[in-house]
Amino acid sequence: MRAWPAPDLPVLPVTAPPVRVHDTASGGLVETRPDGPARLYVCGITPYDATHMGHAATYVAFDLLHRAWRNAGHDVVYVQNVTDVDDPLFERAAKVGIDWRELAARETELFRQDMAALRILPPAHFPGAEESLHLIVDLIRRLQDVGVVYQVDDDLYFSVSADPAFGDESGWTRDEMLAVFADRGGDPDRAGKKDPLDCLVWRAERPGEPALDSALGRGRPGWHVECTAMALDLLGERFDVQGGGTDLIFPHHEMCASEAQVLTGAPYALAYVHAGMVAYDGAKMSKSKGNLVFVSALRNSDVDPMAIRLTVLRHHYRSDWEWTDDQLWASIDQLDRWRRALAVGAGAPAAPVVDAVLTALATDLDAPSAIAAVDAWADATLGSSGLADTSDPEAGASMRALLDAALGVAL
Ligand code: 5CA
Ligand code: ZN
Repeated sequence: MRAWPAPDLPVLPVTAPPVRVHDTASGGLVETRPDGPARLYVCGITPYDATHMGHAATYVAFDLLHRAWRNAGHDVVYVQNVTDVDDPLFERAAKVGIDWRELAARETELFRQDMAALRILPPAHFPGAEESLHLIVDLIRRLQDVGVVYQVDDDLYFSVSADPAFGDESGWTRDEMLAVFADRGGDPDRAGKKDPLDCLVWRAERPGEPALDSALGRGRPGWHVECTAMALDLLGERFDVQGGGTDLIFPHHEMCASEAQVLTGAPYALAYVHAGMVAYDGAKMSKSKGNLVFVSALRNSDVDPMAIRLTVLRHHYRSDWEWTDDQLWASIDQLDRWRRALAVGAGAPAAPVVDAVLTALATDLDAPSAIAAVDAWADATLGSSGLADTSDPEAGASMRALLDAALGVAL
């Protein structure tokens, strides 16, 4: 599919430090060491509803990584998928009485507009599952060839016991896995499975359900194998970062990693990075619960997209947080103060702020610390202490470029 237009990315006068991120698998910070272009796969939307603030927060988080790599001098190959073949999409389409492809196309288009408004750098590849069906089917057949797939009725399952490293990505115990599997698309109780945790890779056609023609007959792929196939095809094995929200740690990223590892014998990704969950009205914002704040609804009420973005950035990407309108108003005030400081032209020296911001972002994407450094610069420039500092004649221009390049906040 086509992605969305790229915003300008100012080139900074200094090179940012190497990027360290928190890796779920090892439980600590790891330095990314891209060999050639940095390779990033972030799990994309299931396009049955509009982009909510939880999605936006996850994509802003990985946009910080994308920018941190670019500012450190790396090319980036970014892949983000669209899960346009999956149960939640079919169910919503049937409920509202519209064709599932039409619903997916409509919501994907709205998502593109939201991402462009938030100044998210677009992925180089934005594959849908349907258009990638041949790759997915090919991967399933390769899994069959190495004997790690078995049949239950006419459906196909991946055998998790085939992968000695199963569990290494999440680090979860079997009990922890079993506790959430059914709620996250798994079917632990299906008769005929060898292990309750085995995951569906192919679902044969059922009467009344959407099905696609393929070399495996009519049916549709399971969710995890879709991402595995798209990631391996577009990025290859051992790519730098697999990203998504913490709701994808298990089973999604565990299954993707296992399916790839049994085939290639190599690690799937070198780091698994997860963004915290955004809540609203006391619960995780989710399409199934309906407690949603939509990016498009805020945009339609003339909220500055940069204020939406700043509201997200005020939280460390790994923390769970709750959206409140008060935070949006605070971000609007903060942007106003930054704009006034930039308008001075001269200002407090920008060079130390450039270093502080780039270092904060290279240290596990610490946007709150970066924002604190910008606030301190704005205070010094506007003279909240009574003594305005205008010793750097280029400060405004330097800070404007920094805010845009590092934080994606264009003022
Ligand atoms: N299509 C799959 C991934 S292959 C999927 O999870 N789609 S989604 O539309 O449900 O979510 C899209 C992305 O937003 C995922 O990376 C998910 O982890 C993230 N996400 C979903 N809800 C939230 C939330 N409340 N807070 C933060 N991130 C969220
Ligand atoms: Zn995915």
